[in-house]
Amino acid sequence: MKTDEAVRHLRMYEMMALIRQYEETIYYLFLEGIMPGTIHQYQGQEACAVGMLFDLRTTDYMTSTHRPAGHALAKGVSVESCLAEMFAKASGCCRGKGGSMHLGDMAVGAVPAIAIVGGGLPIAVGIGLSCKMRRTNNVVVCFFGEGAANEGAFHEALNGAAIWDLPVIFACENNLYAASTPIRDMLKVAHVADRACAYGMPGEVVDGNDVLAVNEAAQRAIARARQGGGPTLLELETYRMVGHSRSDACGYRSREEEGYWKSRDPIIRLREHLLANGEADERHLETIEGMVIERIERALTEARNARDPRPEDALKDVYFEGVNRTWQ
Ligand SMILES: Cc1ncc(C[n+]2csc(CCOP(=O)(O)OP(=O)(O)O)c2C)c(N)n1
Repeated sequence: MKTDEAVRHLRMYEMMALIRQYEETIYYLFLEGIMPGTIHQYQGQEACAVGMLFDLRTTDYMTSTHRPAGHALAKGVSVESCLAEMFAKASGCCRGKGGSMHLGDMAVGAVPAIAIVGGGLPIAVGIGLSCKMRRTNNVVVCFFGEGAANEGAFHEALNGAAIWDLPVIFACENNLYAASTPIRDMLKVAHVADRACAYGMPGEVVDGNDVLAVNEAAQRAIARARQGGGPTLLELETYRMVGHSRSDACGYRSREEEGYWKSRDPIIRLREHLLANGEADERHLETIEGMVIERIERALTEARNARDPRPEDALKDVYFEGVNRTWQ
């Protein structure tokens, strides 16, 4: 019989495998010219989304970025509705109106992603203020990149959350590059997390490719936020295995650097942990991987065959309608 901890780790493994498989599928659809638009992919950063969101409740919130697929899936947006959204179908999580950079579903607390760099930060603070004023005991996880940490919105958001002791966890995914700009050209201090003390909140640097380390740090920050202790800044050190967007050939970084980070692949690291600790054997993990592939294939067929949105629905769900609608 598996311990509770082993069951948790296996669920984390399944979610990370699902995110990776989803992104790989999108990648091939894009190469085949089937997927329209551009895409900002998440391969390599899966431990950040899964570790941060694993212990959130459906009633808690998350804000995301232009690289939202991993965040959305880990917060509970269905893979079916994400894939349908990529095909601009009516069954998409934004009814086909959002596309790759706006995945989300308010029904599970995933605020549809915002592609403006730093755009999610003040929104997370607003939601955190609402949670506090309504005494809901809910928390908000706010994802952003290290590039966004140089936007004015970052500084306003951290200050606002700190002075009002808001239940917001700022999760900076430091993948070393803002598009092609390396972090060493953008930051005078050693770490983004060093900035936390300027706003009077704890700051911590975490191995963002170790899902268990991310999850431990997230649990501490979530507990602090729920108890009214206020915000935390976590800097998750990670790496995107792919280009910034699909037109990026990564000329600004070395193959050696890419190889180093490939050897720190977060999925392989959790796999090794599970095997080394007797929490799973090869066959069990292969079964999980097979189920994930099947699920994505089914969702893909469903998405391709789904109906297109109706022209007469173009303005539906775009504007707020009526004061009786309940905001969760
Ligand atoms: C305000 C704003 N400026 C520029 C852009 C174009 N842009 C999109 S993503 C990106 C880089 C963001 O880097 P980072 O915040 O580190 O996130 P990452 O891409 O590494 O996940 C830029 C410059 C934008 N979307 N919004």
